[in-house]
Amino acid sequence: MANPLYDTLFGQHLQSDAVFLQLPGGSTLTYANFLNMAAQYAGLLSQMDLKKGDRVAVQIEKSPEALAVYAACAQAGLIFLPLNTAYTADEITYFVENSGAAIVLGDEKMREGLEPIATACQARLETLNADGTGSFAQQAASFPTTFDTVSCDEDDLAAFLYTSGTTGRSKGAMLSQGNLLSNAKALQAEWRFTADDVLLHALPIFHTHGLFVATNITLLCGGQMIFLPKFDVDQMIDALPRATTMMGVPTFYTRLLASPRFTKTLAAHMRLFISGSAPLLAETHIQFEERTGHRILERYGMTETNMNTSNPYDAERRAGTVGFPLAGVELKITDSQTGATLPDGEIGEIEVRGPNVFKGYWQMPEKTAEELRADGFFITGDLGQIDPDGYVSIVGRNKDLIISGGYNIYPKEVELLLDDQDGVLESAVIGVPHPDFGESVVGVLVAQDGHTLDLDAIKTSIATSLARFKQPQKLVVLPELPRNTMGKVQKKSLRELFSKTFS
Ligand code: MCA
Ligand code: AMP
Repeated sequence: MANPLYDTLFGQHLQSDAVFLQLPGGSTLTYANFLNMAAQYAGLLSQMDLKKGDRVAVQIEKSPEALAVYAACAQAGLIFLPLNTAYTADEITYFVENSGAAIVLGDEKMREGLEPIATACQARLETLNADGTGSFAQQAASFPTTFDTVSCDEDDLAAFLYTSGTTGRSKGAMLSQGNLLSNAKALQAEWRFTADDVLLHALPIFHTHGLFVATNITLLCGGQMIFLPKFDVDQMIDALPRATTMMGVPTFYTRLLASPRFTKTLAAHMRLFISGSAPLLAETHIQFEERTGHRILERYGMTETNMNTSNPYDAERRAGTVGFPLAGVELKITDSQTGATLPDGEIGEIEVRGPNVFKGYWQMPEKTAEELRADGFFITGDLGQIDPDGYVSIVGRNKDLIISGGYNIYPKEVELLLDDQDGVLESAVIGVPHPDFGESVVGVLVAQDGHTLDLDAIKTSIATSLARFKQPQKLVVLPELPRNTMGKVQKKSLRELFSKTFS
């Protein structure tokens, strides 16, 4: 039966003995073997009474098994909901509850933490470990390696990706089969991916970048991925001779440049280096070209929209810009107050429309209406500008967001927790420059009258609720927060005050 996402990305490779994944230790996994495993998973999920449209929450380590769950969900018409492995039990509780997930798949070592969550949310709990063991894998082993693909169309939902908001409450971005497919096709064409490509993959696979951008393009063209569990500069350098392309967040590139092993000779054979998820400093772009002769291709996207723009493959890749709208994507710069389109050259809000733009936030119609206009344009919250040659630059953000090493942190979520700590009157969380992560988190606290804050106790207390990457790397105390005449906290002055914290 027809299922556009499964058929196009996975089904076309069912009989293929070509290598899909190169794994650490030198082993490989062929497309056919990968898809057999996915079919067994699909069979098991269906036998567990999961029906089309049910959510499958997954918090497992990066592995072929994790990708096979994605493929199984596509084949069985289920909604794949990947979760950051760094999330704490408090964070996971929210996602499972909010999504109404029918099943939670977790690593065995997380079982103890996940059990009460699954029980409270009436979700089934099974384990799946990166080494292929666990209760889910064990049961799946007795299922056939073929599965009758569930019929779907492009409007059917394929994935929920949770993205935090300025109110501190995460929202489930609903992505359809058509959203994912259209973007994979546009990117594959734009970046000229073919079956000869071997992508060096060290990104996590619970976010758009590592999952949809990197993996979907590879699947679409039948290429290979060198599938590393995480970024490690020496492992990257060891693997580079076998790769033709690489995708990464800017921290990957600054870390490579910091290694004397990363030389022009080592990178000479590479076809393409791509960066995204956070601003790539023009300085890094230039240093990279000086070192390797390659110009990094920078692109721009969001969880809600997949990729929107890309620097050109053939023409000039302009440092400090994110290039042009992708095929099928419309982009305009608007006045944040009135929504009116601004002339090229002026700075305003970036809005995008196209088959890549998501279907809305799960069970949050008001939030959806605030950001997704009735005419289909999505208000990104990024501030941009279009230069006379049509290149788009991101010049700032109209949303309170910190991007640290490619991970997003919404200050409101951290502030709400800090405000609840003993003796804290109020707080402001800001992002300041960091040499490795681009930006890093500083928490500014004001004590209640007569209280002396115990910063270590506060750090320990918030650690149970917040993933490590969201926790302030530094907490500082001020007598009061700077405010404007309207009483609004002046984060800009705080950012200036603490700009040298990590330099
Ligand atoms: C790890 N830590 C971090 C981060 N990563 N802290 C702040 N920001 C981070 N990004 C913490 C760990 O908790 C640990 O804390 C310490 O830093 C070192 O951990 P380690 O695991 O060694 O770090 P790492 O493996 O070197 O990780 C850094 C990294 C990684 C390689 C930059 O964060 C990463 O892979 N980032 C990519 C994220 C990504 O894929 N984003 C795409 C989102 P402690 O030592 O205290 O325990 S999708 C997206 O944004 C859109 C759609 C788009 O356009 O792509
Ligand atoms: P996320 O919530 O993970 O989808 O993050 C999306 C945000 O990452 C965008 O709204 C931008 O602020 C930022 N982003 C992604 N790519 C780039 C880029 N190339 N340059 C600057 N910011 C980027």
